[in-house]
Amino acid sequence: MKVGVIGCGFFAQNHLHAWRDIDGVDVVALCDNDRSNLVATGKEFKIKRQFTDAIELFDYGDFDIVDIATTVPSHRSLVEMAAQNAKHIICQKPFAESIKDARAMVNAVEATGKTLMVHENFRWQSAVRAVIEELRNGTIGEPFFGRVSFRSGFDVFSGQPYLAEGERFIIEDLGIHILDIARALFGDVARISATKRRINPSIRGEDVATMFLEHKGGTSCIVDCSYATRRQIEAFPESVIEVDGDKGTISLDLGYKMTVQANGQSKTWDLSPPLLPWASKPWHNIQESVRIIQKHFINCLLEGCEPETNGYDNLQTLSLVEAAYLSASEHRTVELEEI
Ligand code: NAD
Ligand code: 89V
Repeated sequence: MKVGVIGCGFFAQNHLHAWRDIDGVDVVALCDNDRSNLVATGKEFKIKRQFTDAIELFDYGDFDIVDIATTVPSHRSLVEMAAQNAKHIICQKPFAESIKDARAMVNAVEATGKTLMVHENFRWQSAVRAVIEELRNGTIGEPFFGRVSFRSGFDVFSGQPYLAEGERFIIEDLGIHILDIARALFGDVARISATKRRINPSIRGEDVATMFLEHKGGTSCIVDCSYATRRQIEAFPESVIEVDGDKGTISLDLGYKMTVQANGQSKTWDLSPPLLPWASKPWHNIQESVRIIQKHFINCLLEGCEPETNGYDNLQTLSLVEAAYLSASEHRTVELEEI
């Protein structure tokens, strides 16, 4: 399968390494309107076909999949261009700047019959995935309580300066992943209550958020996120998870330790992710998940099935983000139906 990648910035480097690791996949063209990023990435990955304008990339057109690894303001126009050119699409999160845009984008791709997946990778981190599988296997019975927590003081702004500049920060950028993990565990959400705060005075948006989710299936879940947490052991980018079910509990603790307690027994696994040859700590956990999600996308194309985080699925996660901001600004519980 031939891939055209749009966006050669900070995170696209991981996409490109991951594509190189997947059998039968070949990145044949790159596009970035920043020529220096384009040329440097082309040199690193030995990809000669380079375009500074997505229109030229689509005019070239000899690829099956377009991988959109740009930041969110460009996503709507690029997804619609890809749909017009009948390509399969994998698009970075946040998928769209508004739920209205996201719905239009999903509809545009639907009309082509091609596959659209949002690159929502946190649910594919191997330790997080183990918790999801353990719960889906029924080991602890029906879940009634969950907590998914991400608390860090890591400097994300030096690698991604745009994160300090937006009016919105942690819910839209990172909370979106943690809310998506909650959905992967407990299904869709009926209502949400949220608070948010900015602790770091040198950024514009909120860097702390605490959310309470009432899932349609009956589970109550707390999702809490912080980039203002100073601890001696920096946890970036680990998520901590607790799930109580009617037959037992599952926890994923710092250090990638998963413990399952059920049937009077307790078992703990070390689920530390591997350090892939092209990865570096502390990002290796995320980097591994990039390879796993991109493999999932390719498998779905080969088998003709829908990716787990297809466009329709991601509308639910994006709605949760919107609902969290609405709840925090109006100090009230928001029904997801309102979004
Ligand atoms: P970046 O700014 O470093 O790179 C984006 C690149 O896209 C830049 O080189 C820019 O010139 C190019 N670009 C923008 N608009 C374009 C257009 N219309 N046509 C062609 N090129 C265009 O950003 P980044 O940090 O790499 O983030 C990219 C995306 O990845 C964001 O949406 C971010 O949220 C996401 N991200 C995800 C994770 C994760 O773990 N899932 C981690 C980091 C970033
Ligand atoms: O995963 C992300 O989307 C990143 C980070 C981990 C820094 O929040 O932006």
